[in-house]
Amino acid sequence: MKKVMTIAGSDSSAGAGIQADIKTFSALGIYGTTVITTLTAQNTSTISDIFVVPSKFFKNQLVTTLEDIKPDVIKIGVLYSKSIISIVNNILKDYKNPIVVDPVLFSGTGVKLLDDESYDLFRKEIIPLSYVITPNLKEAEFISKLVISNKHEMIEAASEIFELGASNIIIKGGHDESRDRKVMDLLFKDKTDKPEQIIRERLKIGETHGTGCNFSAAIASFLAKGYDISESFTLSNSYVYEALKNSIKIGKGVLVANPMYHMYTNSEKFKVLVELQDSVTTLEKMTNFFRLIPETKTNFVYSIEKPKNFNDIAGVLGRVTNLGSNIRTPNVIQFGASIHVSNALLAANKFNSLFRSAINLRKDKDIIKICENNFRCSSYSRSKEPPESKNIEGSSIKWGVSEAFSQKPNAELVYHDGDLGKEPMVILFGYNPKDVLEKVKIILQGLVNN
Ligand code: PXL
Repeated sequence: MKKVMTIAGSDSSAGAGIQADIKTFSALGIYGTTVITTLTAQNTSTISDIFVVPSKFFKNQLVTTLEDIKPDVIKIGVLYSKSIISIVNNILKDYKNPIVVDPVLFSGTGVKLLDDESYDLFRKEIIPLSYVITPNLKEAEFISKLVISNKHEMIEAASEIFELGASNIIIKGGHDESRDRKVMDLLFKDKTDKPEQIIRERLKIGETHGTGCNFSAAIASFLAKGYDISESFTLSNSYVYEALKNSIKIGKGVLVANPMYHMYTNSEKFKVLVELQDSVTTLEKMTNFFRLIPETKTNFVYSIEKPKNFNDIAGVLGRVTNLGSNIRTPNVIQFGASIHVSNALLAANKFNSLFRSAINLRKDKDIIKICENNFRCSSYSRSKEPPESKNIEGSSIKWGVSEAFSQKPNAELVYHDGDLGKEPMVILFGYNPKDVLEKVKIILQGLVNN
């Protein structure tokens, strides 16, 4: 496993600093080690106190960790004091692997994270160590001592920062208000080359916390994986964009970037697809299942936890159909593939949030008798549906299932008798696709025994 060491401050609100670094390293499959320079007492509105780790102890962390675990890349964030800067310079000046420097000068709330007297030493002893330095616009102004209001001035600032000994520079335009709602990040690989640029629409989410730390941690991670600086720039830019788009409100102040977002969501969605695919394969092999397929065909769905709409629910694209006694599925499982059965599940999930899977089946007298003998069933009559609901595509089923669960909140199966042009239907709910299939098996056994 690739390893990245972060030398940075702790943020008790866990949106920035060491905590953000660890999240990003973990989300990107990197093992992170953490050497802590400062402890901050902070929340989403303010930093109330800063404790600078005593030099001797700071040095012990760095030396002890480095002795044993050799990082592929080192990332430097908040250093705060002169003595910490000197220790970092002494120990890392001959370090061969890339060092990513995030020149954190202030918190988003304006609190100093590098004390005034450390400033010159930071320029002299830390910037030259960097393989890449990642200032935002304000930090670039501070380091270059220039005012930056456009791209040309970003280029001039980069040229000053090169003079201080940086090898690559990424100036993040995140705070650039002059480009009507556009954000521009520039990568300078060489004093003379034209910078590489990535321009994005500015997200309308206001101030956020942790963006810079997650970005530089992502740069360090991608470099550790072997991507070059241009590739790491592109990958980190989209990684942070996703984290920002999915920022979360965890306190009363600013939003916090959510670098774990795509990891959680993608892994949960992946599990849903795999489990549903497995169960569809089992279903295809079930003798007699064709006897349960209605005229309008069957869909079999499975949802992520707490689904919001049918796009959170995977189903069989094109439904499960019968050809004589054979079953056909197009074998494509997709999120958003079913509207009808997903709407039924969305309604059921409101009553029992453990119900995450459902299948619709043919309704006839024999089937209902078996169901009534084996499951907690509820039903509704479409004739009682209010006209407002009837007129909206897909809302009938939601109304009906809600009606049936209101009558019997512990139901696990709902059916209705159809209506003019509407086929009667059974909808069976379960915790997961396997659970649903167990119930389907019970119905099939009942039919065979009949
Ligand atoms: O976002 C910069 C930053 C870095 N590190 C620590 C912080 C902050 C901002 O608040 O607290 C520890």
